[in-house]
Amino acid sequence: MNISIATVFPDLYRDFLNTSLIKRLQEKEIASYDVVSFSSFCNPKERIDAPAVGHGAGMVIRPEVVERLVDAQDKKWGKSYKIFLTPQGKKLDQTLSEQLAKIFQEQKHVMLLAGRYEGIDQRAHEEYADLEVSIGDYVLMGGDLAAMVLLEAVMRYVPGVVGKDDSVAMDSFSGTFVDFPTYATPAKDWRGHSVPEILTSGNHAALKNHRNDKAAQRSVRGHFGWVKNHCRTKEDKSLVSKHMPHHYLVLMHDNVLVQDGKIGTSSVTTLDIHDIARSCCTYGVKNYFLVTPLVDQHKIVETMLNFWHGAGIDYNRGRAQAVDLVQLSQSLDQVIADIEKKEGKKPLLVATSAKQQGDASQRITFFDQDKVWVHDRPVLLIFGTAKGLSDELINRCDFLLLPIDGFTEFNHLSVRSAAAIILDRWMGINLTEVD
Ligand code: 6GU
Repeated sequence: MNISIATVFPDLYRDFLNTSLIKRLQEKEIASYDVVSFSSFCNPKERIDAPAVGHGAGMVIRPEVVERLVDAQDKKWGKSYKIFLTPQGKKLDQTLSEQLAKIFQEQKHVMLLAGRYEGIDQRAHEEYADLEVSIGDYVLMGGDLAAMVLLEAVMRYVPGVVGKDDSVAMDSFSGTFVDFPTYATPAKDWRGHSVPEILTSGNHAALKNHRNDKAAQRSVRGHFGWVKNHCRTKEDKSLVSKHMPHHYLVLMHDNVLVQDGKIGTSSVTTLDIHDIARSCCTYGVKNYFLVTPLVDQHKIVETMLNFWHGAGIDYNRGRAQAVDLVQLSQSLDQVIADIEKKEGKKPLLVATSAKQQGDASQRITFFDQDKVWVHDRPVLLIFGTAKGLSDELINRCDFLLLPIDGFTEFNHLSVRSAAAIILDRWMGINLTEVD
């Protein structure tokens, strides 16, 4: 395959293309590189770039220059598949890298166009781009490093480039989990850091298990966003749940805001009990606590739970299993004490609120599992009823999840809907690709 690289700074590529595995591709005659400068396609006294149309936006690479470069390269190597490097492009990830490797191998000629200044003229993008690629959500001063990153990511997939095909197939971001930790021989202690004994035991099955387990652990704790997006098998699901801290949920019918900003109690509802129990069961929440100090409310809930512990089991087993998670409690402190007794550690308190409450230092997003899970403690998700949790209760919490919000001004989700959404965002699977 021939790879043309169109750039303002050809010098940037010299060492890169003459080093390591990228160089090996040329030696093996799998690929050849042709780095061309936009300036070579400018007539004397003509500029590569021109001021952007409209106010303010700086200099843009002119479409006529791109046209001459593209025509010349396509004439030399055959019609190319053209990739424009731009922050507005499709984000490069492992899946796209693998797809591009196929395209690279099918095409005789691939052209990478790296812009500088404010980029390449939009009309040239529209005319020539088969694909626009970005390497992440940040802006570089030009597309050249992005072009090199793309080559590093894509060329590993070309057979014969990386030593063992295994090491490509088993990599981070090709399955549910990132790579397992590796150690250089010999397996001795170094600066107090040891190598796990199992790696030198010679027991291959145990070694494989250990590596898988370690990979799952670091993925869940450090790359949960990836795991949520890619976990498909039963085995992987159970490994993930093994490494996720235990979660509990409490629905507060006490210490909530009632009329006129007063703090008071609210009534239990069967819908909230059933539906939140079913959500808890789905997402692996260990217990669903209902907090109310009112004796009559306890009686109502107990009657209902007794049904599901008795005749209800045969009526609907799934529902009985879900309702089994429900535990009645007098107070939040009682709930915390129960969890501590069971887990040996106090839970972290994570509140959820439909309003902007608490202070900025408490606030976390639905992508911040790592901030909570790093503490290695059980997690208690706290939901309010009536008009929401009291400020006093919110201030007690370690973390406060951002409100659930749509693109409207309406802000009246039921607590059972909010609980379902929050559980799904926080600990649900959300694949980014079909099988
Ligand atoms: Cl492809 N180009 C530039 N200039 N900045 C970027 C990028 C590309 N990808 C991420 N940031």
